[in-house]
Amino acid sequence: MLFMEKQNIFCRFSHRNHALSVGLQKIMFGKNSSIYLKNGIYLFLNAVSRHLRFCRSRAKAQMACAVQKGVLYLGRLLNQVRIRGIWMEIQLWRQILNPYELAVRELITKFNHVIREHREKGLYSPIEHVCGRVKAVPSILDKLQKKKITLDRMEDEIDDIAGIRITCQFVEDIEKVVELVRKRSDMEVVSEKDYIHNTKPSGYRSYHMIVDYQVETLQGPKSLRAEIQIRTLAMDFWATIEHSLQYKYKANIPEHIRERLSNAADAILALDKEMSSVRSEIMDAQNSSLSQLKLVEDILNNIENLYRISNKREVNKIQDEFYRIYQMHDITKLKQFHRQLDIISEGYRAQAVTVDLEEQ
Ligand code: 0O2
Repeated sequence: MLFMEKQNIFCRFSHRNHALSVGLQKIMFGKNSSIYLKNGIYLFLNAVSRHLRFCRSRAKAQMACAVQKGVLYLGRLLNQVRIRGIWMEIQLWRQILNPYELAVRELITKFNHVIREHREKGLYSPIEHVCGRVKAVPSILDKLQKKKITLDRMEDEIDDIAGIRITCQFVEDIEKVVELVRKRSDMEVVSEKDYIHNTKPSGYRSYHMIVDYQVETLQGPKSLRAEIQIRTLAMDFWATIEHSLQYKYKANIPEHIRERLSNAADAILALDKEMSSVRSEIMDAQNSSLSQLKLVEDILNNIENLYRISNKREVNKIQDEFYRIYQMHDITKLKQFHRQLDIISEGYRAQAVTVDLEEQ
């Protein structure tokens, strides 16, 4: 009976002890300064409990139980310290990366505004799309390790914690975007790398600009570095695929895949050249569809305004006329209609002002 009970105690004990050991090993893998202390206490308690394991009396078995509880308590305590430690690390990273998040959001908004400004003026925008990201913590740690940079030098040595990617339709647009960035007064260019004319051995092509950018935080203004990558849609397609393979294979992309990627990079180069040769035709077509879109938008705004100030039956007639002309797909007729509508609207507005003045 006593033997059975002891077996039971020891069985549970070694089970929990194993779980605890796994937990402690996990702690030991962490870079905690008190690791040797934890290790020492753990080994000591383990030795005591191993000694008590061979005892035969009930008193000693109870003592083993007490040691087991002690070990478990210590485990829980260490676990709490560990969880608090990780939480503190997360808080610390969040604190460091927060201004970079803000910078990425601000820069995306600003470059998107450049697109909008061009389109509102009916102009072709050299920027097609903007996106951005804050570098993931493991990616930062990998870079620190690769370049042998200490954590305290991170913000000074890693320039792409905040990263913006601008994609353009044509290679010619890249230079225009570069000029646009150089001229901005809210960022200062620190360095530039031209991988368009100096293609990387991998086949990577892109234009990189490192800029100094200032954000406002609760602690006051903070100046930080951001990387702006500028490339065509085709270059972006290649780089995205190649980057995902780098992630999978680390530095060891198999030779046959590397060769295919290199061929694909050549094809991308040819594609960009081909698109450039018809750039002016494509831009003309895009501009005309853009101006048609703006024209239709203006006409609809005019009709909506007329609804508020004039006879509804008459506005319905104007609307029907617009649908009739729109279906003709004739931009000249649409422009004519737009001008006539402007004159009608002007007339109604003048009438409304006269009535207002008479009432006063
Ligand atoms: P992630 O995941 O994009 O953040 P250097 O200081 O010149 O020795 P560094 O700092 O890597 O090297 O600068 P570089 O060469 O200008 O590269 C910066 C970023 O450009 C990389 O960031 C990639 O995003 C991209 N890049 C550079 N070379 C290649 C390439 O061969 N293929 C692809 N797909 N992208 C490339 P990270 O930190 O590598 O990665």
